[in-house]
Amino acid sequence: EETAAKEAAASGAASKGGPTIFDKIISKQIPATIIYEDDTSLAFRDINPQAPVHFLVIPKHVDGLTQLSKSEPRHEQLLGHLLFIAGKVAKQEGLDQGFRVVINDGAQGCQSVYHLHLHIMGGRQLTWPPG
Ligand code: IU
Repeated sequence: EETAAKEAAASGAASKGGPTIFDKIISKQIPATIIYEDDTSLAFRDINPQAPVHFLVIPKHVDGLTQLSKSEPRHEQLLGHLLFIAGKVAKQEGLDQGFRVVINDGAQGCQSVYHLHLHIMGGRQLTWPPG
């Protein structure tokens, strides 16, 4: 399942910084269970959930770019918005006992889809540290 997702992600990613499968989720070309949407962000359920509740929060198009950099000053406000939406949707999902927010970044961070996304996981006791 995880391998299939990584392969699908690889085929959907023309290159790092290019379009990914998440662009097709944003444009509704491929289905996803969307649980929150506004002008700049989208939240949808992860297809390979690692916890009873596992959803992703992603930025939509930024000045025509889909790759939002965490080190670009002009993206500072949007980065804050994504975290704010993560908390808002976690509440909407009933995660009142706590939850985890994760960003896998780059190869060593185990990122498979190169479109920034926050993982929000909860609904069970999580453990630490991650692998
Ligand atoms: P990662 O942090 O880049 O490894 O996470 C990518 C996530 O995107 C991973 O949890 C996948 O299950 C998830 N995902 C998805 O929800 N829908 C898809 O169409 C694809 C991946 I491809």
